[in-house]
Order: sequence, then C-alpha cells, then structure tokens
Amino acid sequence: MTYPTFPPSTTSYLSKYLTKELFEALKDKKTVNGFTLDMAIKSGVENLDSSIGVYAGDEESYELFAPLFDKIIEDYHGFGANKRHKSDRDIHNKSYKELDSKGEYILSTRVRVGRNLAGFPLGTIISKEQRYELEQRVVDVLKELKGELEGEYYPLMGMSRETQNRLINDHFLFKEGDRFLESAGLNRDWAEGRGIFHNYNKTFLVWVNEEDQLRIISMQKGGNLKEVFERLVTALDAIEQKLSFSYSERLGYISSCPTNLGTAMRASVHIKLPKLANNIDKFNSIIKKYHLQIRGVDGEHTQSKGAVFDISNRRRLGVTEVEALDDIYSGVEALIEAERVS
Ligand code: ADP
Ligand code: DAR
Repeated sequence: MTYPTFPPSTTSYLSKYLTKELFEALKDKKTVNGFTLDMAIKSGVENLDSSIGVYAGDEESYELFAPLFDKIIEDYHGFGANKRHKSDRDIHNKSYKELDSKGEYILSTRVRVGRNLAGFPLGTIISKEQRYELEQRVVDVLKELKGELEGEYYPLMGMSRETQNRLINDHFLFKEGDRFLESAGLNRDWAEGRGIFHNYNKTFLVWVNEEDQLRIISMQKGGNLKEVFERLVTALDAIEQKLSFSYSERLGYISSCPTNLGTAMRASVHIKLPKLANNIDKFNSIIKKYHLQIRGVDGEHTQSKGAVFDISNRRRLGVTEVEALDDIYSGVEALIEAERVS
C-alpha cells in the first residue's frame, strides 16, 4: 500500500488530513473485522471529487483510525474528540406550527435516520451471508409493525426496472450505482439483500442495505414537519424494541459515512424558491445562518429543478434530534419569509 498522492485541485477532507506521517502510522492496522486504512480511504482515492473521501467498516474503525477520522469529524461537524454526542427526540413541548399552511412553497417534507445493526460489520465489508441474515432480521421486525406503519417489504431482486424507476422518480427508493458507494464496497453483490419496506400510503419507508443498513424514513406532501417527525419517532420506538443499533457514547449512532454520525438524521423539505434562486447571496446567507444544506430534487449529487430545492439540516452530530429539527424548522421559516419579501 503506497501513500496516495492527490492532485493540488483535490479538496476532500481525506486529502486535507491524510499526511504521509499519518498514513505510515495507520497503514498496517486492521480492525477485528479485517477493515484497513486502504479500505477506509479507497472511495476518496478513486473519486478525487469526493467531499469527504472516507467510509468506516465497523464501529471499531472510528477508534482504530481516529487520528484520521477525528480530524475529519471535527472539521465537518465542529465536534472535537473530547465531546460526547447526546440524543433527544422528545418534541412534546415544541410548538412546531405548519410552516406553509397555504401550500405556496413546500411541496413535501421528509425526515430520515440512518441505522446499522449492532454486532454486524457495516455495509462496506459485510459478507453476502451476513447481509442476507441482516435483511431477514430487519424484515421480520418490519412485518410486525401495526396501524399506520403496517406495510410490505419489496426486495430489489426480482423488482422490475420499471417499478424501480417509478419508485426512484417518486423519491421513495434509493438510486443505484453511486460511484462513491461503489468504491467503498457498499454496492457489492447488488441487488442481493437490498429492498424497500413501505406502508400502504407510502408515508413510512425503510431502505434495507443501501449506504447504511437501514434508512428509516417518514415523508408526506406539504410542510407538517411535526407530523412527519412524530411518525418517525413512533416507528423508531417500535423498531428499537426488537433491533439493537450500533451506538457509541462518543459518536452517537454509527454510520458508514462520518457525515451521518450522531443523530444520522436528515430532515428535508422540497421547497419552491424562485426569487431566492435569483438572489443566491441572500439564499446562501440564510443557509449558513441556520446550518442548512442544499441538494437537488432527486437527492444528493443532483440539481434543483424549476427553482425547487431540497433543503435540510446540515448538523447531525453534536446536536440532538430536537436541535437538528429546530435548525430546519427555523431555517425554512426564514427562507419562506425572505422569499415572501423578495
Ligand atoms: P438521503 O436523504 O437518504 O441522504 P438523498 O439525498 O439521495 O438521500 O435523497 C434520497 C431520496 O429522497 C431522493 O429521491 C430525494 O429526492 C428524496 N427526498 C429527499 N428529501 C425529500 C423531500 N423533502 N420530499 C420528497 N422527497 C425527498
Ligand atoms: N460522496 C461521499 C460522501 C459524502 C456524504 N454523503 C453521503 N454519505 N451520502 C464524498 O466523500 O463525497
């Protein structure tokens, strides 16, 4: 394994922090699951346009390769090595009013969390047999869900391309073939052991074995953030009765990508902001002030369409679920006000 040389134009956190000294200190280490530095940095070495450039193979990765991971985590999340993550998803005393009661701006609202099962390696190095075992354990629990959450599981294997494309275009299913995930080993044996669970009106979904082993999603048309979040919490309370998730006292919920540590929660709205789209300085000042991030309408690495943007909380680690929800709630309120007066 040789020290990777990055072109000067590379801007990933990997290229910023992987010094030759650090490389030499970490290159021969291996976690109990056999995960190495080479595996951790492969995506960022093969995809020079990565923003982060590293993935973990298991919870131990975050400790064994901490000299590299902690620098990236501190820079991206503002979360120093001496900090401890705290979780809190109790919003009973929060008065989140409907953000857009006339439906003039917000098309839809979605809140998702990433989860990985305790006792399994992450998707980057999980074996095919382990992935099938994990899928079965998760599906057995999801099939027990009752009431509004009741639904069906649809394995990707055997799902027609037409059905997959329809679910992806309707924003319900994950896209395939992300080259960053491919390099990290997360697409191995595709589409085996992958699938989607959803309730009958598609307001509750669970992706199985994509970037994380579960992406637990609540979503609906309109801007009722409180209702969307409460549905997610109801689902988490039920699922956590039966499944143990990988959780660190320091880093919160363990995720494949360091950007999703902590709450592993992304709360987003699809929102139409034609005036702010033409006032990008004002737009970006609000995004920065409220710790938000902008994606395109088809998710990560896509573009906005017709001045519709995916706006979500950027902070996931070092804030509780409630604080992250406050970010998106207050940020969207400010965006709508700015759009209204523009
Ligand atoms: P993730 O949210 O899991 O990190 P992406 O950003 O790629 O992944 O989004 C996954 C899918 O969810 C995409 O199809 C995207 O269009 C859809 N999506 C995200 N936010 C919303 C939203 N507020 N309303 C409807 N669909 C959404
Ligand atoms: N594409 C990788 C990951 C960035 C964060 N997005 C995730 N985890 N989906 C990169 O390093 O750019």
